[in-house]
Amino acid sequence: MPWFGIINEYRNFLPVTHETPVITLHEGNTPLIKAVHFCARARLDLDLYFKFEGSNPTGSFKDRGMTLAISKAVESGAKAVICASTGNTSAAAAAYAARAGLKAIVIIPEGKIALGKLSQAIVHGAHVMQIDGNFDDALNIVKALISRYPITMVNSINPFRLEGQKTGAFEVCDQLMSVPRYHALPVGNAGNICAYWKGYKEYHTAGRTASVPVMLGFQAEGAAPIVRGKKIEQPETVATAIRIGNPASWQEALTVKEESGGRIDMVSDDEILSAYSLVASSEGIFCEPASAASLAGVIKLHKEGFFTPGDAVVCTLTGHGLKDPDTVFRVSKEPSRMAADLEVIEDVITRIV
Ligand code: AN7
Repeated sequence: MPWFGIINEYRNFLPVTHETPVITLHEGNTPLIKAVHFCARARLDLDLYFKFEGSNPTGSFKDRGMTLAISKAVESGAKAVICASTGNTSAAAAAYAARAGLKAIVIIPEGKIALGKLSQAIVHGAHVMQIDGNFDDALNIVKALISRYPITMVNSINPFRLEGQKTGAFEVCDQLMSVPRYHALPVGNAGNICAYWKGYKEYHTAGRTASVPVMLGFQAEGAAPIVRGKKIEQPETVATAIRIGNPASWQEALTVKEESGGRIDMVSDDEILSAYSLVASSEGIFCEPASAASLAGVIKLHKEGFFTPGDAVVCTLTGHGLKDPDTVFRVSKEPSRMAADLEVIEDVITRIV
């Protein structure tokens, strides 16, 4: 069956009618990939799967939410959309707004968003403003603006965003043909963990599945307000996508943790980078640093004896590594340089094979 995006595929579960214009780049239908080498390399005794959201049209899970948020904005007659972003939301907003013929305005923390994401917002024609402040400052500015101007906010406070993102959970169930025991995600604004939980619950209520998973969310140690129980004024982490000190869905994430019997924990930048390079080198999957927080978290909990051997665990890898290629050189050396000389090269080859 050809795939026409998540609204077309899951419309019975989404707040749309046949009058809603569908603005889509055919997002969703991302691969659920079984780990083959990662578990041995990370010493995990698990049945582990990667939901690779880097396969979406703009390279992150944000496309699932943006197709719905932008479609509903067009339906309501909006002419412009706005968001604060650590990068991926702005990339998706810019792309879907271009597709819809809407103006997009994005406010981002200067110097703290990965170059790939900034390039996307620019090339898709968004009005980009870099502020001398962090994501939380940007979000506060956006909240103040929308009460005064006829602009639709497409941050995850917009409920259509999470409605779209919940389709990630539907796909996991459809692809696995069952429900994993655990589902792990990185946590920034904590929207996506709430979206997945909503999706799992709705599929269960609709009789499509027999259970719901335990939800596991992971923040970066330098940006872990939920774990620490207080706002972080100056969040810091290599995983710039989740460099957030005051998450919009903070309380909702705590509810997900309680309802599912799960955990919100934190991982260090070293743990994130080590999981990031391990999944790339052992499985051929290149995700961005924030995405690897889910893997790093599973490794951490496994060490603590949290899992039962053989447990089915799905990790959402939220964004593509190509968005932030610079980070590779924090964990790997630049390739060595040598003369364009067959003998010199052969000398190296004989040491490899
Ligand atoms: C790759 O783009 O907040 O917990 O402004 O880009 O739902 O916020 C991005 C978040 C995880 C965290 N992984 O998801 C933004 C933004 C990646 C991300 C998250 C983000 P939420």
